[in-house]
Amino acid sequence: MIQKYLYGVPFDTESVVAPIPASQGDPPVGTVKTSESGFCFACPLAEGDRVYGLGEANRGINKRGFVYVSDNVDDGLHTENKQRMYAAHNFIVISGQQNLGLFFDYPARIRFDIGFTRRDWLEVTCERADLALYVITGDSACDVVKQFRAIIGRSYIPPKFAFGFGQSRYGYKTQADFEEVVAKHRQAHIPLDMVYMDIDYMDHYKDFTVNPEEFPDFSGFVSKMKEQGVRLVPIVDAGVKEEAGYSVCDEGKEKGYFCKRADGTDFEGTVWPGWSHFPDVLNPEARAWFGSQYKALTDCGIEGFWNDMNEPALFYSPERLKAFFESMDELSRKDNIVQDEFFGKVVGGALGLMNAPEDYASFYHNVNGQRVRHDRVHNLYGGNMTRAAGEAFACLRPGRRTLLYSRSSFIGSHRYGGIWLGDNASTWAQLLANIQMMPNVQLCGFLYTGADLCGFSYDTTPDLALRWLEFGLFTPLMRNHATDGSRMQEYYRFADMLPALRKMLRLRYALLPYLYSTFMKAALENTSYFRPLGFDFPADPDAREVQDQLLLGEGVMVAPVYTQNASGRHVYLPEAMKLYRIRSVDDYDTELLPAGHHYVRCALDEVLLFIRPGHAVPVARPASCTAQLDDTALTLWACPDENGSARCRMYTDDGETSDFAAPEHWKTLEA
Ligand code: MIG
Repeated sequence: MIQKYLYGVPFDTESVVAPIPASQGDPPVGTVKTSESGFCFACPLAEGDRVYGLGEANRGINKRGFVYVSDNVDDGLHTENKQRMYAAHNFIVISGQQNLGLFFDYPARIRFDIGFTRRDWLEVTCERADLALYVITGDSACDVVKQFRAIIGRSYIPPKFAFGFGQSRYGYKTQADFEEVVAKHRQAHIPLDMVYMDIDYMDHYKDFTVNPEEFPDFSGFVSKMKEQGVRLVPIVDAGVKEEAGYSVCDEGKEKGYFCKRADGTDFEGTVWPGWSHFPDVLNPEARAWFGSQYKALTDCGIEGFWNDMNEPALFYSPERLKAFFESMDELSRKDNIVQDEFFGKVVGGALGLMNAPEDYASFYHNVNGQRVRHDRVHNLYGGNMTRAAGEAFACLRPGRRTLLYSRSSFIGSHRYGGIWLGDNASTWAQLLANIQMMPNVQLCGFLYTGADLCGFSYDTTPDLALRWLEFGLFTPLMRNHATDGSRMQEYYRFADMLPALRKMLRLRYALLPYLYSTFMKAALENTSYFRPLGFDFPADPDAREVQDQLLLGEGVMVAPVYTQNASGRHVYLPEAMKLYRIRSVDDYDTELLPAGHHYVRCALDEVLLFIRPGHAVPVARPASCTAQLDDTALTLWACPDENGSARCRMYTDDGETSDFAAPEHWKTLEA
């Protein structure tokens, strides 16, 4: 059952698409207090309650014991102390004696104290008491999530090539750079479907342009790559460079489609291109206009994009930079600077220029004629940039699927694109964070998700690259991405690991029939791709505790190794399962393991896959790209139930068009 409670005058975020009548009175659980100074929802947490959700957020699968803030920010240091990240996913599920979903439909900063102040207490607070609260009750956590997914609308479905492997690096610049990446993968017999283009492909970081010197015939280059089975996937940033004669800038200014200051002039902030304007993607007209700009690239044959810097990230605004310089000027004339001044004014002042709340409070959106200050709807910005592109593709590429994912998001934008998990680091802790974030992000609607494999910042190591791939090969979005200046980490660079890396990438393609079917099932039936063990085994106290194994679709459990120098790990089996210890699609051993606690060996070049009783996994021959994959010649890996049978439901389609509903896409395979 779903109940909706309205407080004050909520902003229409369009997160929820189902019409739900508002209930009167108080929610059946917790207490709500509203006042001039804001909104507060509070309820006790029983000792055994787990709290799932919040999507892209730090810490474990169970969010208890910390405080989380939805206030989208570009912060590339995802350490455990951080309370906020790039997204606002304000949905939690409290699972214990009862199963309760709470969705706080609110567009600005909101704080979730989940047993931080008091271990047995949940408190959700925001500054203005203008919001919709959805309360969902159900038989199980799965049931609650399914109901929630139904009201927020169907998750975005990418084309099939997006389930292949993509190579990326901040720093690829020239046509030769991209050609080399493709050639090296092909030479090393590593499958490849996409190469990502980071900001350096643009002409001076101008959105929807291509550096004309490096790419004199961009369309020709795009089709040449496609002939080799590789899609080029360019980045698009939120900030539009201020430059007379640049049509996107000129037009946006002329039509009034950029965010404006209080005095009506166009707001300026600095990002990669220098002074930039921010398209008012909350204004439907401006959103349509910005979306239509993608045509410049789809006209060249581009079929996929990633949207970045859309929290929106601000390096600084001219006003505040000037004020900072003035204060430094004053300081520099003093004979002696005390430490408070050094750390507070110099260091703090410089760092405080970035993503400053004062800046977010200084510009406005035009939402259907209403002027809305940015900070009041801050968390909707990135997701509406995704929406701009998603809506535009429906016109630019009718009937066809377009790859799209974003860094910033809110619940609602899951209908238009996926997300990647932002600037992680090459550490083992971040591999675990990736594992733990997946189910929570997906239960908020973002099915097409993955993290930068090997890690984005710092230098990766060959074993981390391999272990991370052994988890990444199960994630819908599988991309190796790194920052400029870090160790080169294309998989073909790791000579000693190459055979194992290659086998794991090929394994991904072999497993695509299962992974793609699971994804389509999850998207079309509001079921899950990854989920915590506690979802299926709520009565099993040991299963409820598990935070480093995931159920994957109907028939599989994964238990990745995420510690350095480990050649195995502890695995908990809530039921008997068949273990496939896999070195390659052709080289594995199997073992039927009884329910219970096990220490399972898993050498560096091995991956553990557990099949649940009665289930089968269709396995294809690996291919060099998704287009080459033959999903008619299948082997079945299986764990028969007590009647000796095992099956799976498999989905197949052309992977390009949007006719998902046809029943002939489905067939049942029996082992
Ligand atoms: O401020 O485009 O998260 O994936 O490589 C950094 C350069 C901007 C942040 C993205 C990252 C990308 C990088 N971008």
